[in-house]
Amino acid sequence: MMRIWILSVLVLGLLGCGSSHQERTARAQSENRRSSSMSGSTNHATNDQGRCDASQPGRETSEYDTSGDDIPDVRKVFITLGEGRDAHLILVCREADLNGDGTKDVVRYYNDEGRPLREESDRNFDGTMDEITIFENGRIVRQEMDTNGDGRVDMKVFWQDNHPERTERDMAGRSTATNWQPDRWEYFENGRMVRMGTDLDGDGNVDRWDRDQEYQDQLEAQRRREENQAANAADGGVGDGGAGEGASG
Ligand SMILES: [Ca+2]
Ligand SMILES: [Ca+2]
Ligand SMILES: [Ca+2]
Ligand SMILES: [Ca+2]
Repeated sequence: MMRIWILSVLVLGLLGCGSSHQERTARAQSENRRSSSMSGSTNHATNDQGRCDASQPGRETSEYDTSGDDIPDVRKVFITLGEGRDAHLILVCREADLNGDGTKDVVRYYNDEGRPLREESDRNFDGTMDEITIFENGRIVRQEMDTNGDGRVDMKVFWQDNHPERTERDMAGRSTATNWQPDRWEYFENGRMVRMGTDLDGDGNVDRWDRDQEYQDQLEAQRRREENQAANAADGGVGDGGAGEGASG
């Protein structure tokens, strides 16, 4: 029995020589993941930095290959709600390896209604999450980012009606985990930054405002057009009124 096992290892090893090291590694990782998925163990066994927790009772894991290399790059964890014929699966967590390096780069958590709650992502693929997106009622309300890779949030983006409305930046790096201390505020209208305030001396108040002059000019031109239109309309109204007054007087 042992001899057969050794033989098959040798044969497999010889077969393996035909493929590149990369392919073999990928295949090994793939099998590894499949077995961990099938056994229902926690996802951390494969060390892919997975965060979807399938270890709680009633949770199920599925893995998918979306890039076509037969290696799963997306993991979904579901819970079962209801019983008997009413039983149905709800997605509670989805995570993906976006660049195919075997490490999960983005994870999104959902509530029991399948609406997103929170997403964490590693935008620069260095193995550390650097962007958090927070949802309310299925819509993005806030993003928190570490843009300089020092492990601390230095930028927050506030969303309104599916659009970024304002950003706050901590350029001086004075914020702590419990105390956010921005020193730049940027305001957006129709997708463009129109106003930017900077706190130069660190007292939390804006000392300098910068405005998008082109945008301000456009607004000013629009305001004048509307004034002219209103004035023209008013002229007509006054003329009629004048005639009426004349007739009555
Ligand atoms: Ca990755
Ligand atoms: Ca990162
Ligand atoms: Ca930072
Ligand atoms: Ca100031």
